[in-house]
Amino acid sequence: MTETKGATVSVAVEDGIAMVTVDNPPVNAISQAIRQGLIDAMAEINGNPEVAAAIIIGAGRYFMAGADVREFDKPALPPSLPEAIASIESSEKPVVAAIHGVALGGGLEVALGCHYRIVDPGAKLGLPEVALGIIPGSGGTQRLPRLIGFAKALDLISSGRQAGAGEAAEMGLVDAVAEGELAAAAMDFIRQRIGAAPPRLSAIDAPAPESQDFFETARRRLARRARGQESIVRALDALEAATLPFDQGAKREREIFNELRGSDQAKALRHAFFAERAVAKVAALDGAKPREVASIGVVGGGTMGAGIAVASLRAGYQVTMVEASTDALTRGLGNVEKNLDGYVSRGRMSEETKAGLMAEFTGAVDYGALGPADLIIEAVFEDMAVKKDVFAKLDAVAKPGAVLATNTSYLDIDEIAAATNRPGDVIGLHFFAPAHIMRLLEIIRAASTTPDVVATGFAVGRRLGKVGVLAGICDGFIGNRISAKFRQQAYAMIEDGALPWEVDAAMEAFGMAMGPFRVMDLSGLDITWAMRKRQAPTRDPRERYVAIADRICEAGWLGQKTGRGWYVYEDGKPSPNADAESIIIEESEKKGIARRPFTAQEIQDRILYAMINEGAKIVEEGIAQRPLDVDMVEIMGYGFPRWRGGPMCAADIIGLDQVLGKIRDYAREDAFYWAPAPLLQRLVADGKTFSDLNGG
Ligand code: 3H9
Repeated sequence: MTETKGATVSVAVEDGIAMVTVDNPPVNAISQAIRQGLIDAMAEINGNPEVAAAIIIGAGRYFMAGADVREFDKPALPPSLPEAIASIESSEKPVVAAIHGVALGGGLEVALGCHYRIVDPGAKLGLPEVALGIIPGSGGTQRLPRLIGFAKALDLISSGRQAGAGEAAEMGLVDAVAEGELAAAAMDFIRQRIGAAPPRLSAIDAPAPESQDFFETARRRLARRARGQESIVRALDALEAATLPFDQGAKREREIFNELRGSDQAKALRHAFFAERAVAKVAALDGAKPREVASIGVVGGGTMGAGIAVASLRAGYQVTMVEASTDALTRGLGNVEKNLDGYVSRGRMSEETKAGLMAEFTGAVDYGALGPADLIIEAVFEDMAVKKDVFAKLDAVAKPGAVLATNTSYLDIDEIAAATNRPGDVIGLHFFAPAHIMRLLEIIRAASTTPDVVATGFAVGRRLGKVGVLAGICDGFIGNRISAKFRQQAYAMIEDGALPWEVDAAMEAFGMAMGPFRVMDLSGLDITWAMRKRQAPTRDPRERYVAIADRICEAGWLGQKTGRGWYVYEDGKPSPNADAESIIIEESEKKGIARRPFTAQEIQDRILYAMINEGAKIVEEGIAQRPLDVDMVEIMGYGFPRWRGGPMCAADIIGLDQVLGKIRDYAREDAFYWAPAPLLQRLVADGKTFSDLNGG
């Protein structure tokens, strides 16, 4: 056996077969050293007469996770990945990629440059570049359609989804699924191909597209789905170039890749990628260990409680639900079953799995049933007296060391914790409806919450598949506090002259999943109505109060659930509520406001800048640890376009001086709403950005 150690790519030759091992923990990202290492390895293999064939394999948990995304913020370093892949593909000696874990992005492109691909049964393959605001830039858009056709290539590239080994084999993306140990299977596989001419994808023509108008139809469909995200649409341009000879197509792909690599959208999406991982890093926890959680108690079987129960069951926890009466419990259990049935009817869960989950699920009307639970999550009516009563009961029955969580969206958790004799065990776990689907989990630390209880919140959140974001106590925590400011602007604009559907259209064009008025109709106008009533006694007299939403609620129009809110719903389809428009106009008249038109740009600016200003205050007060935590809350829980990176990242991209200038202009009209955040002013004075506060 000869062995030549590269920096991170090693070559070991055994019985005429070279094993090329890529080793760059933790995910084998393809950094400059790996690219150079692959080129050196191929030169060595082709120059060594003792070698007849080669296997490329990854050390550690993954084959390769793709290009090293951290390099994208810097000038490109030679050699390029296309050069490294060309050195593999042009090898005279056959090369097989032996894939385990994941082969993503550039990792799959390396595999496509190999002559063959063999995979471990647990492997996943994909081209997720569009999620980073770019397109595959190393031949992926050219080689993939040559291998599996345009329709399947488009599906993988435009969705960025990962295909499992079985599906990959079925679509012809891989040549074999390994039986037994991967390296040994790859050895057997490649030995049988020694002497045969190595098949090279770049040497063949792409098959004809599946239909004559394939690209035209796909372009229309993708433009709708992309909602402003460029990479998805540009990926199709690159794919279409695969109808050209390989060199021309690859050149076109590279041009598009390079154009997108430095774009604002790519920067924002890279920020979102790293922010999603950084939120779990909480300096103040000092390495505190999470408590063991195997069973979860849920108090309340409404929409939220049932969603939490379903998420917990699917994550493998035992769940006990407690409701106040037998009837309520029956409804709660029914809600859980209905949710699980939804998975079954969509083919995403088998009947057996559902039955298995239901076997882990019990219900009771007696709080005593929660005694053995390691974590109890309260999801009852949003009322302080009710919550305190529940927590006093939980204190009486929960075992020592159990974590007691409230799902409140606004209320002071310190006050709730004070209803128990163990305030250190009390925490906020704020789920978002539907709780079994939405990925955001605000983890709210009260004054007395102990670090290991916070760490438990993160650990459980991770197991539930959520993105946990730490927040401190204030009215609305991070997300709802920003939404309140956002709504304030929306209300002010409709009183000044805009109409709800104009505001919604402008924000949807900005990229929000749904405009603010549609969101209110969906969640029920009574929720914010109750909040306004609660805040009325302490409302600052300087605040401009817009009463339009109260009048809509007084008319009994509470949104979708009453068939009427800002919109009228017929057959589920919304159309503007003309009566709401009359109320809006009356209210403007009452205040003597001369209504004026708003452009979409002005609507977007006012709402975005209100979010940024409040986000800055939230960071400054320590409610959010860093600006990136605010960004993640908005992207994961409130439909903010990921390709804009969240409001704080969007502010950096616009330029903080410009943002502050606009806020100061608005403050001249309304000093109370628009008092500029001191943090924003300081950053501008120091020539810094929000991203400077995010840490490495
Ligand atoms: C591309 O390939 C472009 C090419 O077409 C063209 C080039 C010319 N780079 O997620 P985890 C870090 S674009 C750098 O917690 P998991 C990550 O930040 C790329 N770093 O682990 C984290 O760091 P830290 C296309 C990366 O086991 C650590 O690794 N590829 C990269 O839950 C662990 O990550 C993708 O988009 C990277 N590519 O999941 C794949 N990937 O410890 C992106 C990860 O400091 N990656 N890191 O927080 C993933 O989907 C997941 O990370 C993966 C592992 C499934 C691989």
